[in-house]
Amino acid sequence: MKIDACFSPYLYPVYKGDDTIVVIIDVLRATSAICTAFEHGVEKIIPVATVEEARVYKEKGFLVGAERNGLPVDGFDFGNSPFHYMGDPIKGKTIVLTTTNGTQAIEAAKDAYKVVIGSFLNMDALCSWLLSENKNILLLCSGWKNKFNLEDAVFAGAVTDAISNTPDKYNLGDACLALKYLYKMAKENPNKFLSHSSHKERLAALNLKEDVRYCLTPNQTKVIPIYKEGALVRMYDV
Ligand code: 3SL
Repeated sequence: MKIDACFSPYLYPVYKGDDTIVVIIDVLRATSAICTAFEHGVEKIIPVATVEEARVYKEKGFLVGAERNGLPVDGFDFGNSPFHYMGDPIKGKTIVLTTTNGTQAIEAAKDAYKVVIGSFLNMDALCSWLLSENKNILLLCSGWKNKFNLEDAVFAGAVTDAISNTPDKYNLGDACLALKYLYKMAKENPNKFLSHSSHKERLAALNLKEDVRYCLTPNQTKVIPIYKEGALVRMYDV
């Protein structure tokens, strides 16, 4: 079996394969917000690529989260902070979500064999499940506007490191071989390692340092959101 990583939704067509589990990664902040929402009891998340699609759902009465360039989009119920997806307002609800990069990655990979959501928040549960599946794995980093970003790469390295601790089970693609080394450098203090990364700086400028700290704190949940018939649901409900 093979584990590989792809650094942007734009490159996904080059990396996609049959019978491959795709892990969508947007550590800051979309996939962290999605994991948080399921941990706090959301029923379903319908990811959409554009603000226009999101507006159509809003007009139909859905709860909708929308973010562009780190900021909540006017006229919607939530932005993309994990702290927006906690507590009673979201419990048992279906939420529509569009974000700058994370939902673009989901859109790109939606026809894959299985599509699941990964973040530091559900890391151990995700890795155990991946190991139990015995399938090829593609770690799809959402990046920033189709460019590489460091935080998604560090998380993809962390997953590679955990998965490849089972000797000889997976063949590592070149991207994953590189990411293992990257993760070794970041592991001791990911927050510090990411100090000058572009998106961490962007979020800091928006006073969102607390979001960053939360998103980099591992294993706050065991939920694994999975894409099924146009929506993300909890794995257990599949
Ligand atoms: O790009 C995305 O999907 C977002 O996670 C970006 S932000 O963290 O909300 O700015």
